[in-house]
Amino acid sequence: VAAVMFVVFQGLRSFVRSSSKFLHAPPCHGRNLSSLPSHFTLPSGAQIPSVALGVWKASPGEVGPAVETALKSGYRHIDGAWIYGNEAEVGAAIKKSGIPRDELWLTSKLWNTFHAPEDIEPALDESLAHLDTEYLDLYLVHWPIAFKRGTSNELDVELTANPYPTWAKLEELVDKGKIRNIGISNFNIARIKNLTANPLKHKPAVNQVELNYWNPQPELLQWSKENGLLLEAYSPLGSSDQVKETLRVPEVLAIAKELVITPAQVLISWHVQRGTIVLPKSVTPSRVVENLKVVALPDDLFNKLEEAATSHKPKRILNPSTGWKLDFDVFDENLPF
Ligand code: 1BO
Repeated sequence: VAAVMFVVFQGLRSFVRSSSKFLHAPPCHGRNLSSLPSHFTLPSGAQIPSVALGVWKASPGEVGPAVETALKSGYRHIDGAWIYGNEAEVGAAIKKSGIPRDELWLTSKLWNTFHAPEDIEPALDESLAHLDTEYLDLYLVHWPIAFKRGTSNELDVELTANPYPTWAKLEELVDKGKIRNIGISNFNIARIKNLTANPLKHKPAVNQVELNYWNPQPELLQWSKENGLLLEAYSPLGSSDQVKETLRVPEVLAIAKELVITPAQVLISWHVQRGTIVLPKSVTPSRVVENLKVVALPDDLFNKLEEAATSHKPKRILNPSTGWKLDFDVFDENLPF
């Protein structure tokens, strides 16, 4: 009897997994809305959930409960980083949830201070220990900027100009089983080409960048699609001070009204529909829950929003070039080296 029950349980579990390929549309709206893909496929064949809880700027004491709420409400993707300083609290919340590790997608990022090949595995091990896991699903080079060992903003010119030694070490860690996929973050096209001109064993699987209504980066998105690189959107509703303004954009409000969804849901849906992973951050339980309920916007509404987003002068908020005392702009397409 126990064996039969076990087989039935496994069957049910895999049915639930395979039937949840789409995010669900809310029941109440004026138009027939379809669902959006709940996952995208990476070059390794891995299925990455299209909406994640982003934990950048989630404060101590708030991040754990937010992760718990997220996991309870159906999220299976948490996007973090060593530099966010909250990986141990995230790890504890994941453990508390009791969700099996193989049902979760965990991303972390290698900080600029640890680009030297000999520093990478210890840095990764610290993230693994904090998250209380044996492996990461995705590990990103957080910035295309390397700092000298032991410093917090002194440029290592050699490792910045040539990111290959850092990448080759990450490839080794994939082969060792500590990381399942590797990617980049905050790389522009010139820097991606600078990396991929090397004989890579594992190509970057994703590029995580600031992507929102004010900075929609259509050229980078198009180029990435043509080159098989998935973009991930951080600050998807705008950077902190912009969020209120983003949620009041007339086109966003009109779509929200027509579909009877919230402005945040309109924007998160738009990101997934553009073919990008989206990483909304919130520690407010109702918003965490709301952010996962996205739908496919009808084509006419999607196109209106895309046009509105791409027809004003783009505005990037996060650019730490000055804070890091660089004498060039991180996002300069003419590489300064
Ligand atoms: C410094 C953190 C940028 C977003 O991951």
